[in-house]
Amino acid sequence: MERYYEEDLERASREDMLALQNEKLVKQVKHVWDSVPYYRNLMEKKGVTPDDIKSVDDLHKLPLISKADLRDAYPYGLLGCDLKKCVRIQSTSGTTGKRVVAFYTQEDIDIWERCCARAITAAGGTDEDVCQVSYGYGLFTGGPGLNGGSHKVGCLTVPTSSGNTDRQIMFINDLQATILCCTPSYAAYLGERMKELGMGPDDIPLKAGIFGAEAWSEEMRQDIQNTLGIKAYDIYGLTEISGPGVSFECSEQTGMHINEDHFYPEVIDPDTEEVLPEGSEGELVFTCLDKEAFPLLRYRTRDICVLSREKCSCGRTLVKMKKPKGRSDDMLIIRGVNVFPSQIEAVLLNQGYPANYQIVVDRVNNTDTLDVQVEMTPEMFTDNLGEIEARQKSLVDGLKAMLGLKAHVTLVAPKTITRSEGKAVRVIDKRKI
Ligand code: DLL
Repeated sequence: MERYYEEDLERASREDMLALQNEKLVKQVKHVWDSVPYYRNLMEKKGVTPDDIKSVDDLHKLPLISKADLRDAYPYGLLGCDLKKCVRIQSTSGTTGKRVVAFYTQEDIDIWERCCARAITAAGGTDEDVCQVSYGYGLFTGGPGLNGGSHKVGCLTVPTSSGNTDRQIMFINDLQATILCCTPSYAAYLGERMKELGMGPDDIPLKAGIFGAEAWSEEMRQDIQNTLGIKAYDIYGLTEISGPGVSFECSEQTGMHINEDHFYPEVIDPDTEEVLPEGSEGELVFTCLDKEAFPLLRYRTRDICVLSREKCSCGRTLVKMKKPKGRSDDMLIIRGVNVFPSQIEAVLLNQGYPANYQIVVDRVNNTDTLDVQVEMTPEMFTDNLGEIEARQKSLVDGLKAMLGLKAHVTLVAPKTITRSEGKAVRVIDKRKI
């Protein structure tokens, strides 16, 4: 039986949802106009005032904002309320440039945690469950977000944070954890370590996993589900909009329901900035409908995906987003061809390799080179050169068919590629250096 955390909102009729969104949007645009001079300025430049925005159909009139604006306005320039009302900051895990800091009032945190509670409930979580949160805690939103959601659902929450893998496994078993929250790459690593310790899927109590914060393929989902003996649910979010729980997967596992009563989604053409019709692939843009402290309107996520309003068997009416293909800024252009790391991952996993790989891009004599280092499983490991060459060739062929590009593939020994406890670093692009 499907469970909901806020059934009336998660299953609202289209008319009711639109009415709620319109009402919230009109209020929110006034709030931003009055309290965020940076955005008011952008609106004035575009010749728009709050009176022009009467419903979500008018949203396209508002200016888009991007990470560059957030950096310009760092740290307080986009604050939507008195700093005294804020109770928390979180920050992005980005490695380049200035960090982005997002502010929260208590009410903002409450909304965020309720969104995470919807995700945990959709994964089957109740107050009978033990929920181990192995996302990082601290400035990263993963740990605090799922921790709050788990409290709201009433699960016994185990805030292990990431790392110390053997202790994670000990707690899963000793405390009989039924739900695991972490990045998919860390879930895969936990599974690998369990195998080494001689544990199979039937030896552990887990039944569900809530995995996100990075792109992961359908093949990786199958792999994790088999190794851990669980159902693996995707969860999406970004610090600027709140954190995890902007959208979440249900039992159908065909995309994530967006909490559109709080975060209104649009898909735009990243080049022309035009809003695209439902079903088109493009850049996801969010408008926060009721956030007080960091009320971003039309924020460009740089995530490439597709929205769908097809009826879902779980009974939720919330619009769905397909698994994001990756960020537009993760997209590699190799010899003029667009390549997403997730496409390479799909080929490797399809041929039975684990999701331990590294992509190295370089430029030699003005030509881009694509090198994929792929780890073998202990079962595949061999010193038979002929067999290794045949395996490499099969991967080169698979990549050629997927990408239309010739890659160089090197098979490496098990455990040579560094494991990640948070978001995995898959790409080394030497061309930028
Ligand atoms: O990663 C929030 C989060 C924590 C989401 C835990 C899910 C679970 P940031 O560090 O700000 O926030 O990174 C946000 O990560 O724009 C996407 O590019 C990517 N991302 C997040 N979730 C997914 C997902 C957190 N399920 C950026 N699939 C986003 C693909 C994801 N990419």
